[in-house]
Amino acid sequence: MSFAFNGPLTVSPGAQVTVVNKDSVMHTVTADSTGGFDVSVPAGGTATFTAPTAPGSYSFHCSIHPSMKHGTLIVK
Ligand SMILES: [Cu+2]
Repeated sequence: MSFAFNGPLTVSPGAQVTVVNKDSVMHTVTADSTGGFDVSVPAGGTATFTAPTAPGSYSFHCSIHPSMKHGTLIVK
């Protein structure tokens, strides 16, 4: 990730989404709006979360590094 999210990411409703962290520090993938996804991704590791079931565009951020640019998950 290099302190930046790749994307935008397009997935199917309810899909299992695996993210890869290529940095040497932990990041999170946290939906900007509550009730969405929120996973911690260990340094050099992966994490999997379930995409929302409602189609739409979901922006997300890293809760550890507020200065990181937000990413976008598109569900359709
Ligand atoms: Cu981070």
